[in-house]
Amino acid sequence: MYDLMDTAEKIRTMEIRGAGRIAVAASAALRDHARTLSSLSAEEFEKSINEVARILVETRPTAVSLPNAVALTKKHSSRNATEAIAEIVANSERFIKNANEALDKIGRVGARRIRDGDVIMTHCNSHAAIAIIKTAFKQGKKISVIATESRPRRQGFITIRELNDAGIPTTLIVDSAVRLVMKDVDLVIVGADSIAVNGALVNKIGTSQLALAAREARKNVLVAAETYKFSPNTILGQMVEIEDRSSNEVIDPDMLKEMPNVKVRNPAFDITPPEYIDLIITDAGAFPPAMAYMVIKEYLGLDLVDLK
Ligand code: RUB
Repeated sequence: MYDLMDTAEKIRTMEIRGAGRIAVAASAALRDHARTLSSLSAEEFEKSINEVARILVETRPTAVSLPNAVALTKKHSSRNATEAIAEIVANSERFIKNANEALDKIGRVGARRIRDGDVIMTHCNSHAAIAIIKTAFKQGKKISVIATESRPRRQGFITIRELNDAGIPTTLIVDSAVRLVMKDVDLVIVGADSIAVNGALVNKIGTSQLALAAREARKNVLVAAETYKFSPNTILGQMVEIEDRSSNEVIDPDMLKEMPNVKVRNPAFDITPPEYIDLIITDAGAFPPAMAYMVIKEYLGLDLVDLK
């Protein structure tokens, strides 16, 4: 049972984090909250479910998986609360099942791009990127991973623990070592928070730096992204909002107080232009970034584009 306010708080405070996990938790919270609304009239139900959707979507701004999951879950065509709840429960179960299966598919498709002996660099903690790495390793390929620390929240520590537990040889580096170490890397695999219609990738701050260094060194960059990480509203020219987080994540607030002329910027994500990406590995296959519109149209549906 996912409590609405508790789940929203966990997403806001990053106890639940990573675009895929956020999407699944939001879908489950919407489903479980919908179940409590059976006594409402059709009109009251609609108002209430839209309010729940707003609460969930406002928790974090960048990962489009969150509004996509909420929109796909709350969509229904019923005229009374009981039927609407049944539709929403079915939507959520389908979304969560597809999300889990998507990781397996991404793992299998992406693993084909990994050769025996490859050294893979990854950034932050992406369970889609890790699905590819683990699948290749399970296939018997002798691979190793270079994982960035991913300041300031150090999600790289989650990655190295997960890879360690899977028995995959892993090296941890600080983010600023990326360019120096790139010569030892065969390919880069990262996850996605959002992919725009032009194929640009929005992912953890520092991703574009990996892509830049990889391009300079002529190494391939793969993005592991479920189809629900593509952003329908970018078709209408909407920009993906980059989350700005607290300076407390970067520097001790007492130290900062001593320096009145200093301010801190802490953007949590950055944008990698499509030219820096070789292939996007999705649950529907591997596509070049130029095919992002096709993915949105065929696999998400243009009815998710909000024309209001
Ligand atoms: C996580 C992050 C991940 C993507 C993809 O950022 O940038 O690379 O969300 O992850 P944060 P996944 O820790 O700020 O949420 O593949 O697990 O969906």
